[in-house]
Amino acid sequence: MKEYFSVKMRASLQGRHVSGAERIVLKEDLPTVISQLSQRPKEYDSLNIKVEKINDLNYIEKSLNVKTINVKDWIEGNKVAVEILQNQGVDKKIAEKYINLIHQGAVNGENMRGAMIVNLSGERVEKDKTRGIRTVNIDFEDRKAITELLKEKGYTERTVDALALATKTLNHPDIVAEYCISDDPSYTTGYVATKTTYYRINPLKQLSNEKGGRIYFVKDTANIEDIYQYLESEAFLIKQLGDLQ
Ligand code: PML
Repeated sequence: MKEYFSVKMRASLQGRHVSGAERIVLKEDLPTVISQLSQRPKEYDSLNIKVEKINDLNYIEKSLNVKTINVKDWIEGNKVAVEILQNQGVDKKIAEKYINLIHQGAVNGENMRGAMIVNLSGERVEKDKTRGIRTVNIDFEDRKAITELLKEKGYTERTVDALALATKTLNHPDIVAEYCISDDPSYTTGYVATKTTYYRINPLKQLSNEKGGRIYFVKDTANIEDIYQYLESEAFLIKQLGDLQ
């Protein structure tokens, strides 16, 4: 029987998070993957690698489809993002309010560690407004092949990671959409994910802005305990890549 393990890497420098990544791999691939992940951060003074056996593994057949939208600047990018969110039932003012908060640093000017959860009435419903919620325990079954294919088409390794996370997140029935910008000041491409599509918007944030984060928009009737259990505890592998549009 195949034995799968989750490998999570976190690196920090002077107390500040600088890099993080996660894989779900077969036991025999652990040495290679641990070595790869330990070489990923460029600079750090603390590096943590956690390996855990997965006892209950679930599958998602296909990732979200991927569509790239190139725009003139981040202001136009956010207009497009808000329109996509509105099409998913998110009120324009609510979308704009929380997008602005993410661009300014959601915790008194600092980034949240995880995502905020906002319901369609505009209330923040995550349990801890500093930590937020983290989508973990997700990977592609054949990460190598999918990474090669996406890179060939001009996408980055970040797309691979973010697409896997967004696919798991949007697979929960109570989550209707996600908005994301990176906290890397040089990485300005962000995305909005819906039930079918990962809309990669380039650019979605201003160059050199160190603020970033994620917003999960959920139904008013969402079961928050269930969302935490699903996103933070259940493990999934994604079998195939969706359409590249
Ligand atoms: C993309 O290039 O597809 C967007 C990736 C956003 C990554 C966000 C992050 O890593 O923090």
